[in-house]
Amino acid sequence: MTSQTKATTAELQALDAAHYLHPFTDHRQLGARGTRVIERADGVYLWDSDGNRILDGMAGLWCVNIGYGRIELADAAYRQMRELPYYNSFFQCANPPAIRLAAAIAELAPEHMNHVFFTGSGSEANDTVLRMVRRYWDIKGKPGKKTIISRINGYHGSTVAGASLGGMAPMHAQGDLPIPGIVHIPQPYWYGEGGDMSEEEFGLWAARQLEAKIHELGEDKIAAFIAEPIQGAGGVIIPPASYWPEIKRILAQHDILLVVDEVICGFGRTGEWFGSQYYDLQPDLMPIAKGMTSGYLPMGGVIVGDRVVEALSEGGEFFHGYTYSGHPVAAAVALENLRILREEGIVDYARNEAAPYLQGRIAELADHPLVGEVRGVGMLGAIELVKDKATRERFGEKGTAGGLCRDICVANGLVMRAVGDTMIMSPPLVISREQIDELVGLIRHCLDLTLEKLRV
Ligand code: PXG
Repeated sequence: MTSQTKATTAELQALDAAHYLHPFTDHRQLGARGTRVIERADGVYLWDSDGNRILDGMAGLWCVNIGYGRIELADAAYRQMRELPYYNSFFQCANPPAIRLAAAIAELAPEHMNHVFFTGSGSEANDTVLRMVRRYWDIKGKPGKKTIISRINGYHGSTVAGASLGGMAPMHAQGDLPIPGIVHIPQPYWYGEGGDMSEEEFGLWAARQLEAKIHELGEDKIAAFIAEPIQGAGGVIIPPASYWPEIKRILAQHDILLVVDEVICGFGRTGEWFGSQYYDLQPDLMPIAKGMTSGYLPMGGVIVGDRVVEALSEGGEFFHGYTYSGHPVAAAVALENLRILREEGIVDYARNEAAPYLQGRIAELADHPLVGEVRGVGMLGAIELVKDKATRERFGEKGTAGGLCRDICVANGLVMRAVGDTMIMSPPLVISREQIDELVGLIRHCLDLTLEKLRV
């Protein structure tokens, strides 16, 4: 088969099974089913290699914020590749798009955050975070402050540092993680773990786990607290309203850096440019990726607050960086993505129109017999599938209803992810009202089909 001839789905699946190791995949299971080959996309729709149209309720993997098919980004990449396809940012060098991108991001970021360190992904961004916070305290003359407090069921990437900072037990189990110096506190997942507490009480309880951990380990040992504003991969876990204010109160009493992982929430997902603005947080570091280029090219970074930059500047050379830090083509694409987000008012559209409409429409699904809770913020949503609404009892083993519902969704032309029995969505920010209607119609139809199957 040459690259010119169009392969059939079966041929591609055979090659895939023979040679391609996928991320987060059970390959025996995949081999039996055959991989789904996505061939093209436009707006909010994907087409697979059999010509099926699928509404992408996940914006790829939480990243295609401006939607698919924006030719301007392809043109930006083409122009930049002809002009300067690559040069490094080491050895006192930089390139124009990376310089302009750093300035553009600094302008969007909270007031006290004016610098950007570029990486190739969100995981690399969090590896950078780990090294940067420890370097910060070394320079400050407090090398004992090494430990980072994170949260169970948080997600911060898949590299050794990323997976360690994350709180995913199955990831930890495969490879003796977390590495030393990273500890986890409970997550603010009220629906799943709130017990008899009210939402407000539980939010305070979860936040005070941070305080308890600081007291247990000693402030002089703690470098930073890291958290997503809203946990994405963990199941769109939206903290109770009492949570972030209480975290802020606790952090204000301690000399500990705050790292807000904006890899999903950044670039408009909550209806603000950053989740930190949605929750009025003052982070020292913000890892970013995904929506930064709308996923058109891989790129990430860390937005760094002034007090950390000042310390790093005092400390001489920081021995850290990547071949592709500030890649000119990725930076040119990110700049074009930001231009489109800004000039077309896409973040404003998300906040003022798409999000209220989406949230209103998905809230209607709460009347479905399978639905225990519907929650959402901005262009993020979650639907809890339960057997019994009153007791929150699930169907059988964890993930039974979720996995079934996800498969039914795809078979019916909709991508929605399942985290256990929580169905989650994160559509492109540009999704129209009509497309939201289509999305919600498909979800209800798929919930009906799921319920039918579960009752058999
Ligand atoms: N932080 C957060 C908050 C993320 O969501 C990363 C860091 C790591 O980014 P990279 O670019 O290294 O993947 C992420 C990534 C899922 C899923 O199943 C979520 C992510 C990645 C893969 C799968 O929801 N988020």
